[in-house]
Amino acid sequence: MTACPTVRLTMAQALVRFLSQQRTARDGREQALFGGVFGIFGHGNVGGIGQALQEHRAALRYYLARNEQAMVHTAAAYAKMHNRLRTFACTSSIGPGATNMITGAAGATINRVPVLLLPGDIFAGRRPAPVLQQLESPHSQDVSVNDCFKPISRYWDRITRPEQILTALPEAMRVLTSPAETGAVTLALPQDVQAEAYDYPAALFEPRVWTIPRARADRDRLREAAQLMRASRTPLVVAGGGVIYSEATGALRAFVDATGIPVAETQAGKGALPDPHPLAVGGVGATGTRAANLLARDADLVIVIGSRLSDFTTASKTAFQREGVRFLAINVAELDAFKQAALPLVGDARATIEELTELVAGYRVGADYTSAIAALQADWRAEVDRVTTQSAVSNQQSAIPQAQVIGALQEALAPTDVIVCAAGSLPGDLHKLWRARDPKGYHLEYGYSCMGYEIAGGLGVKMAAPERGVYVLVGDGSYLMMAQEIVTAVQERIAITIVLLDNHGFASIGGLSESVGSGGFGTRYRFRNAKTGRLDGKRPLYVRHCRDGYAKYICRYIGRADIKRK
Ligand SMILES: Cc1ncc(C[n+]2csc(CCOP(=O)(O)OP(=O)(O)O)c2C)c(N)n1
Ligand SMILES: [Mg+2]
Repeated sequence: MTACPTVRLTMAQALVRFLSQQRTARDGREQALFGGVFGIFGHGNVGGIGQALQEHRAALRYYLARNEQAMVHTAAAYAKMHNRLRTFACTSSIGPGATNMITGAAGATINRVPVLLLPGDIFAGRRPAPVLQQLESPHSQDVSVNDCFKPISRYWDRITRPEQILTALPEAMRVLTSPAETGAVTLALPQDVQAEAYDYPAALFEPRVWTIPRARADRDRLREAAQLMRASRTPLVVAGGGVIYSEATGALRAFVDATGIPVAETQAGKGALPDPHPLAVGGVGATGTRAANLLARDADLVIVIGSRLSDFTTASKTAFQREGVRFLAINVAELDAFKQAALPLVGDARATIEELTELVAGYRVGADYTSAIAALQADWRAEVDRVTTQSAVSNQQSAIPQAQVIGALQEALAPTDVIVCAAGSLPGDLHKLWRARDPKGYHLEYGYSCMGYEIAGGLGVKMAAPERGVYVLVGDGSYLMMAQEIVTAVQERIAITIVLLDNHGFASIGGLSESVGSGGFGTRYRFRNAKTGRLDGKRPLYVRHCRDGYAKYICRYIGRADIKRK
């Protein structure tokens, strides 16, 4: 027997070399899993992962981000834009650098989007403890701030010996590339262990392809589903992000063209049936269209495809009111497929829609339902035109209404351009008003609705799809929370357009506060008033009169240090 060949590397060198060799494949299309590594160095990673990234920079590109939370958002947006087939790794120091990634990690996991997080960790050898930024615990030495990643990671591990990556890395890759399990994967890397050498088997660094399966639903349940459909007179499809991730938009179109079933969309699913289409009725639920919500109210069968059925989608379980309404759910994740006591079809959206289409051949909704759908759609289109066009502005108004900014962008953007948004009042308006003409044209982070995702996310979208125009729509509150990745975009000469909507505070939460009787307390940007002692003084920002057009609000960062105003 000959000994298996080995390569002597530090743990960090081995990790970086391994990551550069991982690939994904779906439907015969193969690509590198990692687009690169974002990082911010500190004493917890500069000597280990930092050295390894410098050495392997030709195989895996390093990107310098400005904030650790933001770099996770950028990685998540990149992964979402790639339908979860590609992502980024993120390296941080120990302590605050690591915990800054927690919000991004939670967002990725909640949105079911893969990101690989590599926070530095305290010395496994412990002798210098407590090191700078170390959390000390009186009851255990086996505790660090990185334990906070456990509930928000789909896989979590701490590498306390260099050889542990031999078993940890395959698990990390399995989870990252699993359509049902994916989310944040955290490998906490003690700073001493990063730099410890080990004789790794050379086979670890062979290229490895992770094939993304198209899981098939149970045959018997598929037949049951077909029976349910044949008995239905007023079915409605609720299309979620899973339709887009699975690249099932063509299959969905064929399914509804054959059956006449209307399609309502969640935030993540918007664009699943691109506009215009006679059966596209727009957003559903709390922020949905009247057309979709009236159809939802009366539907006798709700066919949920690739949705988590959050409270916004179901309007806190009030959207579907018909007595005896049944749910049929197609989802790769059991957790989602079983919600609302649905008949669960656990499988890939595209494969399952295709099989179901065959099983219901000949079924079509009645002509009365078809004409009701057409009338509701026409009504809603007219309403959108009314609220988004210039004619609705009164001459007295000093500021352009948000709906008209949306209307102007709708007119100006190419169908393949991408709008990016996450929190505030914009997501609700966009869900109702935006007409997504391309499955990847509407990029909303509305699982975590994290203020600050917008610009960092826009950067990730553009990195994933450089050929598309990327337009970040961001409220002033969200902008002030996290805008620094503009500098990263300039550094990388990546052009994104940022549309900033300044309404002097948290209009969305202000409205909510008014509606619960709190009068907008604590939601408006005002100077502290010396007379009252409250935040009801002057507005800190000069109110801009912009009757002459929305374009003033659009700044284009063109990938050089200069900023051009349109
Ligand atoms: C990180 C984070 N903190 C707090 C919230 C709660 N929240 C939701 S919307 C909002 C206000 C957003 O303000 P802005 O971006 O200006 O949008 P607007 O509501 O004015 O449209 C807040 C505070 C959140 N979603 N994310
Ligand atoms: Mg605001």
